[in-house]
Parts: sequence; structure tokens; C-alpha cells
Amino acid sequence: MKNLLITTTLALAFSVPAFAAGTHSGGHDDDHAGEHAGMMIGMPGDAASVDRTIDVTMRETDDGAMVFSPESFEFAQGETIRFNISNMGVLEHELVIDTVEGNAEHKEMMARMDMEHDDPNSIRLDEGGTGEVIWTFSNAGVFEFACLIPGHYESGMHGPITVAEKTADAPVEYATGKIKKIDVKAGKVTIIHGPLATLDMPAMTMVFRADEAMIARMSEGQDIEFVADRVKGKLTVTQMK
Ligand SMILES: [Cu+2]
Repeated sequence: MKNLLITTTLALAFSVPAFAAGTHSGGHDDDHAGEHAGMMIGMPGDAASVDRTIDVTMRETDDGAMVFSPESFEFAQGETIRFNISNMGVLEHELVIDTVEGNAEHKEMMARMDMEHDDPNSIRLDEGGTGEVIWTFSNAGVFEFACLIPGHYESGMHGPITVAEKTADAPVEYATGKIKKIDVKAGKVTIIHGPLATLDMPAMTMVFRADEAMIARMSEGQDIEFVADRVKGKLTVTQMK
């Protein structure tokens, strides 16, 4: 679980480094491993560090459109997403994630010859097929998911992926307190404390856990500034000035 603070402002296309344009222009036939090490949109994600799993469907509609559901995605910079993709249509479809420019380039190539993607940032599924793409969105910006099979993009199969920039963590709020009692053996310390902003608690006297190193810095009667948080369900002194 990542505890990131996200700004509401988004980094726009002009803020992305210039290497973006070249990352994926080489086509499909050469050295994929290197090519995808760091795309503008991010990099292949590790299954062990998935933050969120999102179900995505691809299908045709009765009125002749082709659609993804959901129609857009919003992620936080650094998030690793597992896209759980199902083709609920009767035609073959694919999901490709890239920059808008990268997709446009690919689409043009695919219009000339039917290419089948087999890159970590894409998956192609037959009717009824299911599969997944795991991706880490390491850069902020507005990207795109699309089906680049000729005609499908134009029929509606594309949407924005907005990755919000990660800001620095908010400064920690220290609470004040006076140490009433220390139980070294039990790893507990009783503190007469002021309001605890991080835990949304009023001033009172409470028993906290503290590790050995923390307790070594404490003595009974000492005035302290500290931060407490829940650690494995127990109120614990996590920082002390
Ligand atoms: Cu399609």
C-alpha cells in the first residue's frame, strides 16, 4: 500500500523529457527487452508489487462502435497496475498503452501491414479471451490506451490514461508529551500527550509501544516531541525529536 499524496495538477506533455519520441519507433522486430526498459509511459510492472487490479473489457456495440470499459484511467505516479482484460466481443481486439504519439505511429504501421503486438505494454485477445498487462506508471503525464487493429481506434477504441504527479510527502506533525513511565522489558512507554494529529486523538495519557532504540533515548519525566502511528495494530512511537 502506497501512501502518496497526489497533486490535483497534472504534468502536461511539455514537461516530459525529449527521449520520449524515440523510445518506441524501432518497430517490432528488434531487441524488445532493451526497447521497453524505460518507455515514457513507464515500464513493465512486477506482479509482486501490484497496487491495484482493474478489470477492463473490450467489445463491439450494437450501433457499430467498438469500446473499452472503463473509458479512461487515472493513476498516481509510481503505481503498478494489473489490467485484467477480457475480450467480450466477437472480433479480435488488443490493448496497447503508450504515448498518444507512440500509438499513432504504431497505428500507421499497422494500417500498412497486420502486425501482432507481443510487447509487455500490450495484449491481443481473441473472442472470449482474457489476459493481463502489469505496468508501472513511473512518469506523470497524459498517455493513451488503444486498440490499433485497423479501423478499431476510429470506431472508438481509445481513451486517456492520466498519471498524476507525485509530490513530496507532507511534513510530519510532531505531538508534544511528557514521559510518565517506561517499561523497558515490555517495550512500552506511558506518555502524557497533547493532541495527536496523525491519529486524530485528543490530549490524554496513553501507553505506546516503542522499540529498543527509541526507548534508549527516553527517560521518565522527559518532555518530548514525537510521532505516533499504528504499527501492526498497536499505537507506537515511530519518531522522536
Ligand atoms: Cu479492437
